[in-house]
Amino acid sequence: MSALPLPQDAIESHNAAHRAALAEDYEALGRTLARRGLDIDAIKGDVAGFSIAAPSWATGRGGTRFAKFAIPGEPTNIHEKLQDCAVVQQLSQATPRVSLHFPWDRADDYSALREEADALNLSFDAVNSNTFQDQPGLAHSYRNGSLAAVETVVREQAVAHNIDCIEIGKKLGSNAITVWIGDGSNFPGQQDFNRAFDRYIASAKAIYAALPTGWRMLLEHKLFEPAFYSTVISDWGSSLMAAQELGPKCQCLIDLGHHAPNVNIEQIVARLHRAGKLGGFHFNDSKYGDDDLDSGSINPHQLFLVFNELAEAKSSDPARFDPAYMIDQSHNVTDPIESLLSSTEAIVAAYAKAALVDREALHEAQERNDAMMAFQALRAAYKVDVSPILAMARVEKGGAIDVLGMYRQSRWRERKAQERKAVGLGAGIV
Ligand SMILES: [Mn+2]
Repeated sequence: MSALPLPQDAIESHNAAHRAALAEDYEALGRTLARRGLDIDAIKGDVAGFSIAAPSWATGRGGTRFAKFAIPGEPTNIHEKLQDCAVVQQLSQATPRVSLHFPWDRADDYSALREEADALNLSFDAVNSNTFQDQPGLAHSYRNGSLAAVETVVREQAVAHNIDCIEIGKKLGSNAITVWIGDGSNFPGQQDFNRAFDRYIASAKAIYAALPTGWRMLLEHKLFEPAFYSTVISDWGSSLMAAQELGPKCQCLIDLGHHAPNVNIEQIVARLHRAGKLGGFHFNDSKYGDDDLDSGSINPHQLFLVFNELAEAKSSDPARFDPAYMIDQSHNVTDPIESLLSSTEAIVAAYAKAALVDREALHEAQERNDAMMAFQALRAAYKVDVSPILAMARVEKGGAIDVLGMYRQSRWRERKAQERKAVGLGAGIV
């Protein structure tokens, strides 16, 4: 039985005020696209089938190593986090899955948690392990590393935690584990680059061996932080080497903020797809060297170019195309639900624009060495305001035409501030 967080009739009546304008805008855009030989209803159907997972940890205020400023009504446990994810899904109709992080999202009964999510129209995406911080009661500290640690007992503990996460994921109906480690070094000479990598591979092989049938292991790379001189899985090259060594069930995950500034991420997408190792994405945006700003808030064009490569990969080799999409960002100054709604819209918009690219014209221009017309094939799609397509796809599935307007009208956060216990002071996302 479904127990959705917001009354559906409230969404319907909110939509009623916007329906006529949406119909007008959708029809006008339909005529524009028809002149280019595109069927707006087909594009809308494609967009309606696209979805992204929401991370449980992004429902609370994030923070930096300096401070975290909580807001009243934030979720403080996995049950409240699921409720907030259900609000995002109910309004956006594009985030039907939630990605959990352990031990942050530990629960007493995972079968019951799965039923709880089901009643909220949610299911579970990849599980995420955490060996980048210590937890109370941990036998061995991760202060000097985890999967690549020098000490055998630390590596064994980190492997066992990842296998625990897989066991939890099986109960949740998940089919992937994402592994990101904080292992690395802060001083030249502190760590032997290749011996650390070898230890990582040996540990990762033990996790890989525990993968159930139909599961994937996704390796997430990051060039710096928490280690500031070197990290063990620093870039897509190291990630690809590891994934190739581990086997076919292991693929690479691209977090948009985990590259050096100005790196051509869209080209990495193409290369990993060619290698059969394009496993998934963590969406966010970045201005300097961070990985925490809202998706599409800084460089929506890059997001579009990433989706253009994804569309290219899908059309050229659909059999090998199955990336897992997820948001991974830190909401330090906004209501996290509002950031998730706004980011979801930015990601789906980039997806929709990439679907508008005239690939035949693009390929022809590329073969003619016509740089300008090749670029214009992309630009013509990027310039289109696809919001009527997104809104129509949402509303037909029961979502809101104006997601943020409806969310504010629901007074969800104010109501939760009366019910939920306050978050304590602290730093970082916990
Ligand atoms: Mn990430």
